[in-house]
Amino acid sequence: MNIGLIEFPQHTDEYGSLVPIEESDTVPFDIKRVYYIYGVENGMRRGFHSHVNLEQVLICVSGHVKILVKTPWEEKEILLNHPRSGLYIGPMVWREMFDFSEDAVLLVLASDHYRVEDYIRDYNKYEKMAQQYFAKP
Ligand code: T46
Repeated sequence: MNIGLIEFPQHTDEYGSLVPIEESDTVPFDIKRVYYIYGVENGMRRGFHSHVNLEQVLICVSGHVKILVKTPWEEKEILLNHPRSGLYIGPMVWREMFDFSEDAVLLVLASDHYRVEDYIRDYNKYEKMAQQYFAKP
């Protein structure tokens, strides 16, 4: 389905915890961009798109959030509720983010710069493109 869960290493001592993230080690692509989403009001749902080429890892560094990942054949809801847990989302996967807790901060590592042309926001168009993409040998 082009998704995967990553558990980052964590260093905990009496001073607290530290989670290091390094490309090629735990993140399977070169990180070109980082952004974060926070202050999402209760009941708000974001996303509603797929990417053609972009790969990303989503990490909820504070609070919790649910991610719906979907292809034409299957869908899953994943709860991100720990700063050690990352959700890898590869190309051609529809995503929606919802049930943000008030304190949620969703950090995203991305494999490329922001490119509007990489977004597919029409679900019918996405379905057709995904059928071709996943059918390729
Ligand atoms: C994704 C999910 C998980 C920028 O100017 N630069 C950026 O790097 C990004 C990501 C967004 N923007 C602008 C474009 C919009 O005017 O920020 C505004 C909100 O973006 P968008 O509506 O695409 O946000 P989400 O939460 O629907 O989706 C975002 C990412 O765009 C997307 O790649 O996979 O988070």
